[in-house]
Amino acid sequence: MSDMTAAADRAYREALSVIESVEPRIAAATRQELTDQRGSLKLIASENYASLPVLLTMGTWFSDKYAEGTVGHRFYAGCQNVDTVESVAAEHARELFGAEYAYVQPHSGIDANLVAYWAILAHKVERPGLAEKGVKNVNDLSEEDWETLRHRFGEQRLMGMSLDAGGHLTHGFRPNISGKMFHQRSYGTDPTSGLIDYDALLAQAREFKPLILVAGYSAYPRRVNFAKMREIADEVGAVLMVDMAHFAGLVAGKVFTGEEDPVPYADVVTTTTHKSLRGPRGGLVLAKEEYAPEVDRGCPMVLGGPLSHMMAAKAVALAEARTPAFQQYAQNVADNAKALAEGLQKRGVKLVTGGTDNHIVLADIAASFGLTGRQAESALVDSGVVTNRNSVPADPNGAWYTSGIRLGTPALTSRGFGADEFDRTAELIVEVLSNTTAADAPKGGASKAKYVIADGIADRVQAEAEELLGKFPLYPGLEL
Ligand code: DSN
Repeated sequence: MSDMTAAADRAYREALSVIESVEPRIAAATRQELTDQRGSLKLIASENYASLPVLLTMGTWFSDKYAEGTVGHRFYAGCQNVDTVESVAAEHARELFGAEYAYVQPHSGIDANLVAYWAILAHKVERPGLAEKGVKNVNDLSEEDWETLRHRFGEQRLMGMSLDAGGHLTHGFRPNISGKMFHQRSYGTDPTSGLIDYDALLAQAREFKPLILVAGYSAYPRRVNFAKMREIADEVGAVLMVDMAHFAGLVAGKVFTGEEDPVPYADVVTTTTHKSLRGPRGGLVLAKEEYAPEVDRGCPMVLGGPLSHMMAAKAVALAEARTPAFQQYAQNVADNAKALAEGLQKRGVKLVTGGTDNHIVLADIAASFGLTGRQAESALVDSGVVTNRNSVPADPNGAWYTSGIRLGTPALTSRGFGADEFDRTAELIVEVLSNTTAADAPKGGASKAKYVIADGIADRVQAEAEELLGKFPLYPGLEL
């Protein structure tokens, strides 16, 4: 055990006994969560395991400090240490991604996207009365000009990838505020290849003329060409915003370079910090300098006060992501996704787009096993394999039951899994799903939710998963 792990072991043991003295159920749930995460194959593409330094940084008294505003310009006194934290995190983010400007306050990816949307609106939508009447602040606009401005904000157009093609709900999906605050249009993927068709996208953008073109995804198993996205945005006069929440680790780790790196091409880039980037839960915004004044107003425009303890943990994680070890990790994530995809395909599983070149594998479960995504997700959880159900393009089972499961390699790669272990993981997944059948629905026909796993399979796969995981311990040395 390294000195660092031994110190973390002591720290967590003492911390849990302090927590236990106040609310034992929370201490017990915290211990149980570690046991559960250690004992299952975590394949949720948006999850990971942060390092001990990142985890420890989250639990400090920075949580107790209010710090609305920005570095050196706060609405509260006594923010000198928060200023240090925010400056260091932003410096790492700028240097890691080669960005002109970084804002590290967003609490999540959704928050980061809201900050970006408002910043783009504020930067691009012409404000009546401000220039010609010499008004400096929107608060001083006349009622009439203010009304005009609100209408202008409400008239803007956004175009993002559709949910069932792999886009995110914040990219203009109607049940999300982005689908309500903008007139929205979605672009899909080619029905045969499952890939983005840039010519079709350009034709759609020409016709719709969005103010904001959003690139990025949550469930698209392929790389995006951001140079082409930039050309399309320029052709129609749109702002290019990229949500790289899922693949930020592959950008940071220099797996996505050149035209696959969104930062040089996009006006604004948003991300979470906890997915492939392997940091604490949170978000950040990178932008061209011209958007900085508006992005800086994220709090209080759409964000609550900054979570200084989380900004501190982001700084630690971003420092980790600047190391050669992280670059190797990112390459392994992509290589392992290929191994997982090949392991599934050679056992007869149909994959959306026929494979992967990022960290995501999207398996068409309905086509491969005659199950819904929901049945597959549940049968796998019963067997110690944690995934999530996901729509496939033009999904006949809708967004609730779905026809697919989404698998991702960031978490198990952090534990040290390589190609052999991902091939074995594919074997275990197929063993469960080929021994699972849809149960009868109460009103006749097949249920979309209930299922039956053949006797003994779930226990056997769970035991085999635990044996595999035992060779790659999570936080080794932590014996709580
Ligand atoms: N929850 C994230 C994901 O699973 O992709 C997106 O918000």
